[in-house]
Amino acid sequence: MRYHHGKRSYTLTDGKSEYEFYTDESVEQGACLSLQGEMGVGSIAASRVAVLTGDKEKEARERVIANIKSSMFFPDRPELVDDDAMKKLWPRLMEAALEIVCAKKLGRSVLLRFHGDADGIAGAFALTGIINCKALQHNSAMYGARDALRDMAMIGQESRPFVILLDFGSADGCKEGLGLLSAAGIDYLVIDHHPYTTRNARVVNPFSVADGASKYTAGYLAAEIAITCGMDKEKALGLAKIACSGDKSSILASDEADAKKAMVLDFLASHVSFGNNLDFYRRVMEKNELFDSIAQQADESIGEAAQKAIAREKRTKEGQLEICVFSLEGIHRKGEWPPSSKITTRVFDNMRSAGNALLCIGHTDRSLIIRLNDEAVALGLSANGMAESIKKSMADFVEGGGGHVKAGAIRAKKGFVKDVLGELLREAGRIARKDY
Ligand SMILES: [Mn+2]
Repeated sequence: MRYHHGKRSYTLTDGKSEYEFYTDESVEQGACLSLQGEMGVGSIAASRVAVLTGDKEKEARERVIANIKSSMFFPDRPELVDDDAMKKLWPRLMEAALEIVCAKKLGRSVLLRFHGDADGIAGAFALTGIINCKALQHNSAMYGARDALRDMAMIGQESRPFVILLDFGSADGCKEGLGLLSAAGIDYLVIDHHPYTTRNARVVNPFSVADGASKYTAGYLAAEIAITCGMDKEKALGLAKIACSGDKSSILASDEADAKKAMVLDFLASHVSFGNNLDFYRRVMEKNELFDSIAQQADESIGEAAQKAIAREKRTKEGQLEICVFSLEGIHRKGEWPPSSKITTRVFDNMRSAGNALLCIGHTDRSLIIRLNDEAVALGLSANGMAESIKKSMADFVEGGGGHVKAGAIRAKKGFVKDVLGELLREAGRIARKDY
């Protein structure tokens, strides 16, 4: 709403075009109207404004949404990653894109909750590039009843509220929170790439079309949606690459600059608490000097942690394979910078020397992080392969695991990390000695 020559001026859409109209009356954002008036140059002088309700509203809204849909161009395939899984997920992603465009054109109040890491932040940059919304950080992997109640209080009274959860929200543990939103009449949409078991029509998740689909990161999915909604492809690709670099996904080739941006976002996110909005991240990314000094600080703290870990490493040899094991307990704290994966990678980078096959394992109280060099891969080792086989052979001890050939991780159940480490070392030894 703006004031225009002493009258209230509003923007109205029928889904095809937008019109300005002015009136003495006060109209709520997102209202569905029947309007009579005189068409002037660039605007309508309204003589009668009636707010539609009930069936009339429903019917009019559907007509406007149909108009929006017919005026949008939906590419028939993904722009950034055109493979089988994404082809299958594509119709669902296009529905999500349509919903977001409709929310924007219909003046809905949108709250975007993004996960506090590089993937979630990059995805939030993509979505806020196409729709105006409140964007707030969410550090937990879960969306619980408390979260839902807080969000109900925040936007429940606004115009046709719509909540978007990005990079979290599909896990079964979120059912209660999401159910509360629905009960409060708040629509929601989840864009996520974490494994889940219970299907929910409001969730866009690549696990619905392919197993082990976490490589299609939430930030990447958001970037595909943003392109369909009009974001410049290069800009969206840049954000998707940061997201993939942050979540160690190989679906897009990311370079050192992407890795640096992802590191800075992860570093910042681990230092700011819940409720942070995107402006803070945007400011850092736009100021080169600040960005560089934060990147340096983040990098130095990885180096310091790696030095502490190296002081504890224990080294053994199995045939041609050198194995280097170190505990990260007391060096890494959950949810804090630097993450165990980055410390392990740094130790591994310091240890590797040409010609030697090397396996590095960093362990916390719950997880084992695995790094291998090409020479170790040539002996037949695979981080992902070992993680998969231990998931099967020690099902009662292991919560999850996976990765790629040269990098992977296993998450042990509480109290069992030493047992799983023992089995991982035996398995690596068997493969290195060709003893199976
Ligand atoms: Mn993610």
